[in-house]
Amino acid sequence: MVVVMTREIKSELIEKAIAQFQTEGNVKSYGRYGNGHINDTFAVVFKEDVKEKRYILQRINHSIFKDPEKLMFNITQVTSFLKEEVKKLGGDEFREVVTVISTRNGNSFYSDSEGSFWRMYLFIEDASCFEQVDKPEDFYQSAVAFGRFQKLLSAFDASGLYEVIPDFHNTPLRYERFLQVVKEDKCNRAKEVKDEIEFFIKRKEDMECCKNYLDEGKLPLRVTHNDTKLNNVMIDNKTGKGLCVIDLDTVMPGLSLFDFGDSIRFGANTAAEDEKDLSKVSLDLDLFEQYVKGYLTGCEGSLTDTEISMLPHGAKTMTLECGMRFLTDYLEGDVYFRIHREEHNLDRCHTQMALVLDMEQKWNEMNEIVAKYR
Ligand code: ADP
Ligand code: GN1
Ligand code: MG
Repeated sequence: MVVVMTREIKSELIEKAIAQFQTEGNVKSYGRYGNGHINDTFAVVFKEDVKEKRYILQRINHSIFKDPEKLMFNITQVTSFLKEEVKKLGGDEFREVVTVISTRNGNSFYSDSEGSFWRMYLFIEDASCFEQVDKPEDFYQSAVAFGRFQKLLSAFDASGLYEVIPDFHNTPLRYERFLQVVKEDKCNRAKEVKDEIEFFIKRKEDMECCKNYLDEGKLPLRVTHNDTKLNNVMIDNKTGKGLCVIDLDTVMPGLSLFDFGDSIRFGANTAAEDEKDLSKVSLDLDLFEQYVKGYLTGCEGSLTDTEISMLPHGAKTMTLECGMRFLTDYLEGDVYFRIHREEHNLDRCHTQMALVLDMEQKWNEMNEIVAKYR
């Protein structure tokens, strides 16, 4: 068996976890996979005679997802619903929707002797996840896929879903928490980042705007993905179309603006989320337009006029919120997002700040683009 790069998790634990799930054949190899900041993801290759089949094995981040049973309940509910919808439309439920592999006991996850929780998905083959936009068409397709995801879930009864991370995109509440973390300054880092802290304090009102609209009943609460990064959608290698939305951990009631906005924050940035050279960071207005077009196409007319007109606010709010979350984590000692180098969270915070500044410069253009599609 070939084992590639497993870092801190003991191979015995991984192999024991793999053995719990309903798979066929023998394990040929496994190794770390993807670039998620939250879970530990592995690709596992099984071999039966000459046939090979891949699976995704994940150790769920238990310090973030406190109740894996509720988390997996949500995911099985949502994927079962989506599979029925996709079948009705004549699609391929195994490629267009994530498939949860049960354990040999029929559960959706396995808890090991060390208190870790594991799950397995079918590997979606012949499709790609991108870290950055290479071809604008891919970004357009990702928008159609996320919009379609939103549209398909519009008939889903959200009352049965658990709020796995309460107040996930409650930006004003995250702001309060940020102020508290600054005050506590556990790691004695606040003195190094005074300008950064001031940046977010100055934009408090921007961060409240969408939440106020929701509270005033001007924006509808929908079932949303809540983590619409480009690397959370798969593009079909053959057709080039958006194929499958993945990373369903945060599917919960939320705002369409935030699904739109998080995609812009990540994918319409001309630089990577952790780029150190801030001169490379900017909002690509052509990509912004592609995404507006694709998202509205995928949503098929289901968004209200107010939602559409506030799309730029969604982009700015998500960029501010994410930057503030990176800074909060830096101040707390990097306990939430996985980091790969010193000051990684601070670098990530800086790109988000630079992107917000560029959005402020391009605010009129962003609104003009959206107005074209209303
Ligand atoms: P995280 O919450 O840590 O971001 P994800 O569920 O997004 O974890 O998985 C991390 C990466 O693993 C994805 O960006 C993608 O590249 C890959 N991946 C996840 N699920 C699948 C799948 N079913 N098929 C193929 N690749 C997958
Ligand atoms: C995390 O899991 P991943 O890497 O797709 C985070 C998102 C952030 C993102 C920033 C559950 O997403 O909220 O926007 O990092 N997910 C969770 O890159 O906190
Ligand atoms: Mg992910």
